[in-house]
Amino acid sequence: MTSPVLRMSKLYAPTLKESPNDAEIASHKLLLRAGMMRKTASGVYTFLPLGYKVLAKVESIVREEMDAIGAQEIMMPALQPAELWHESGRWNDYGPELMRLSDRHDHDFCLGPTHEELITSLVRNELRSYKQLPLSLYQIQVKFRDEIRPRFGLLRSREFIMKDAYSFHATQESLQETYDDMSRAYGNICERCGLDYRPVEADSGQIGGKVTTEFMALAPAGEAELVHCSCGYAANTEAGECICHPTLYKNDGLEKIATPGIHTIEELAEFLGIPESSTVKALSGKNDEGKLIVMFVPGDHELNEIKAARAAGGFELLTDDEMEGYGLHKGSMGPVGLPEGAHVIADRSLESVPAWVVGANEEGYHYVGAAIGRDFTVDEWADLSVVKPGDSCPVCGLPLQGARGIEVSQVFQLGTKYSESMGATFMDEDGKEKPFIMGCYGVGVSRTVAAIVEQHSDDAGIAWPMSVAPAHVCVIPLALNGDVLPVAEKIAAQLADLGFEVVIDDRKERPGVKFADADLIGWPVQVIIGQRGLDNGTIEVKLRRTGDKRDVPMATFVEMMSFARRQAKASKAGYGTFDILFDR
Ligand code: 9G3
Repeated sequence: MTSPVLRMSKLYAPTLKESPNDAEIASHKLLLRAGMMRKTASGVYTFLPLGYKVLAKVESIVREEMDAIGAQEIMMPALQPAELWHESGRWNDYGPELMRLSDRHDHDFCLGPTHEELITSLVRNELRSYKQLPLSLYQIQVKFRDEIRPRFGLLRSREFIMKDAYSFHATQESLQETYDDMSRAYGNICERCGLDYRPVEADSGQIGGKVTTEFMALAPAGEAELVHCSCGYAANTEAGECICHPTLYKNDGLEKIATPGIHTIEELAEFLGIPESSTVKALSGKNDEGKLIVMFVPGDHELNEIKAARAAGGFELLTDDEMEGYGLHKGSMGPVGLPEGAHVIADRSLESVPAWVVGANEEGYHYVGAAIGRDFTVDEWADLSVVKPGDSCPVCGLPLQGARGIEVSQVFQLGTKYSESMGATFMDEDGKEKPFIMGCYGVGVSRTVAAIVEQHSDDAGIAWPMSVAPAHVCVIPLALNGDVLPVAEKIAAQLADLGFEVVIDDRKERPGVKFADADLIGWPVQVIIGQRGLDNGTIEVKLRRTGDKRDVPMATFVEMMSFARRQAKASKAGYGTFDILFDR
């Protein structure tokens, strides 16, 4: 069924010349300026007609991909009884981020930030046999999380739209199958939304050993720091493996040098005129048993707290007083002459550096050429450093690139955490009651809209991928008198009959205003109709994404558009539909 031609003279799309000054990033600015959303309260937004059209398209892409892997759509309430959160033990785990309220009978509820408790209580009485497994249920729903500092518009709001899915399994293998299906579906969703994304494995050894993959849309405005490689490897710098190459300075025996006032790696490197990668940084802390731990990482890297805690069985940095107590000096700590019983753990990349430039455990002195084995011993070697761009890819060895990412979706293996705490069991084929093995999978739907704008916008405005655009073509008559408007109306109707979604800018506005709004709102294709063009039988077609403009014979234009639509080997984001118009 063809969609009706939209009219700018009727559309409620209040575009703005300027963006409010509390909007800092492109997506926040442009969604407001394009008249696609409005702030209702801090971190709470209203989607206006054009913004809602985009949101609905992202939702339908998500829905198609979920249905394609056999997940069944439901709709759970946002209003959740506190009893369920008491059962799972999470009611008191969360602070003010969990939006709580009580009803007229003084019963406690929360506005759902997620739905593990709810879905588990939903199925536990009726999903009872292994014969009914595996089962995947999903919803596309509003979520509430009372962020302490909502910012960046839809990227960190307090009410947002999430697709959350939950799966129930009799075996780990069955969970793995669904986890892989969901991961593929999430890749498809990112592709179809035109997102340049990287799947990022969370460090499985992370405390709690959670198995999860985050799907990160690359964007400078992203809160997550990533490293990625052309071979496809990607990791969150919080936990990614670090393979780096510290360099040897001198190995001609142990030399103690006076370094007055030198306390930082930068000062030390500059004082000696050597790269920071030729120095070694020391950090002292105590583990969960209160043991003194001294860690060493290459001077040009940071200590990764998660890795340190895992290597030492907890690692809490010593205060300055505690260091004094051990006779340690913050700005010149090293492995030679450490207090008795200090446990030395060094980053494994330092094993290949036979002699180090490092503190002398004496204020104002450092060692050059302190040799492993001769001058000090290392009790343990471990991956302790925060990975950074330029380090080697653990898969292929190429230098890693750095990027920032927006987490748009995530897949989790939950195990039996909720089924055990909430007594959700099934009868296995031996007649034994067992807790379900569960997975959960989330797509930030409203956040995805913002991520798309972050990746598809420029100074003029948004350049929507075809797949999620509020409409495909904007027909712009440059005048409303003579033949121009009737021809524009005819072309708009013909395109609509071909199944394109069309908007016509029929406002009594100057061409410049129409062009600026079309570039700002970001219709993928503009068809410009002017008297001069009509006089020589042409109309002008512009691709918003590339800015390409072409005079096209009017007689063949609509046929070209249907040709483009038929022939286009559209990228999943639907670009091919129109780019082919210009490739011919
Ligand atoms: C809360 C609050 C905030 C939360 C949570 C609970 C995040 C919470 C993690 C998840 C895991 C998955 C299903 C969809 C995909 C993500 N923030 N998480 O559990 F009470 Cl206030 O939501 N849930």
